[in-house]
Amino acid sequence: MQSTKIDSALKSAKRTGKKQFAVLIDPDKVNLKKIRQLTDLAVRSQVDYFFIGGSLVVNNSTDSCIEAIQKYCDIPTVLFPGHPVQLSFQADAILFLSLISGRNPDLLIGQHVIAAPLLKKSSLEVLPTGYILIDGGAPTSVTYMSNTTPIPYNKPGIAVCTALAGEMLGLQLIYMDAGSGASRPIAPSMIREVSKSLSIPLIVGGGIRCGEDAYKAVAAGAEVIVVGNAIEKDPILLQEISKAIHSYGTSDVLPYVS
Ligand code: 1GP
Repeated sequence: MQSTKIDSALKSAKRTGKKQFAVLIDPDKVNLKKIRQLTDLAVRSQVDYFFIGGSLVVNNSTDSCIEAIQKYCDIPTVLFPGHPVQLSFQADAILFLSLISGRNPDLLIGQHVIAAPLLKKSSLEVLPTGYILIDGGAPTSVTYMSNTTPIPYNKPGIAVCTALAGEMLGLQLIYMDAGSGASRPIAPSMIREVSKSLSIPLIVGGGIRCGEDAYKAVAAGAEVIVVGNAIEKDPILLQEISKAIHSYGTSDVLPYVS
C-alpha cells in the first residue's frame, strides 16, 4: 500500500497556512563524506523535505545519496527526477512531474508511461505534479534538457492559466521553477496570482539565495520553497532560509518583513 503521508502534509500546509522548506540535493554534487554535517544542520533547522535529483545526473549515485541521508535523519526524501533513469526505490516519494508549461509530449506523458509500471510495484508515494518553468533571466539546464520554452518572467496570466489547467487535469501539486541557478527568482507578484487561483499546494524554487527571497515567496502564497544551488555553495545558509520560511505567520520579527 502506497503512503499518502506527504500528500496529506502538503494539503494540510495549504489549509492551515503552514510553510515548508525543501533542500534540493543533486546526487552528482553532494559530498557523501559531508552528508552527516548537512543532515545534522537540516534537522536542527527543521527542514521539511530533501528533494533529490537534477536535470542531468551522470553518476549512478542517487541510491547511495538517499541511503546516506536516511542513515542520519528521518527527513522525508522526495525524488525530483529529470528522467526515469533517476528512479530510486530507496526514496519516500516521487514528484511525478508533467512539464505543463512545455509542449514536449515526452515530458507531458511519454516518460510517465515508462515509469508508471515500476512505480506501481514500488512503495514510493507518487505525487502528481504540474511542473511549470518560468524564465529566470538566464538559460538553465532544465530548459535546455527539456527542449521547452519557459513562461516569460512578466506574464503572470499565462502562469495562472497553466496552473489552473494543471489543477483541472487532476494534478495534486503545482511546482513553479525558475530552474536551478536562475539569475533571479520568480517574481512574488506572479506567485501571488498563481497561488490565489489554486486550491492545491504550490511549490516554488529556482534562484532563491537568501532568507529574504524565500520569505517573499512564502508571503506571496507558496507553500513549499526549494533551494539547491545557494546551499550547495554555502550550507550554513540553510539555517537562515529555514528560519525565514518557518517564521511566516509567527510573531518572530524579521528584518526584511515590510
Ligand atoms: C531547481 O527549484 C530548484 O529546480 C532549486 O533551484 O538550485 O537555484 O536553488 P536553485
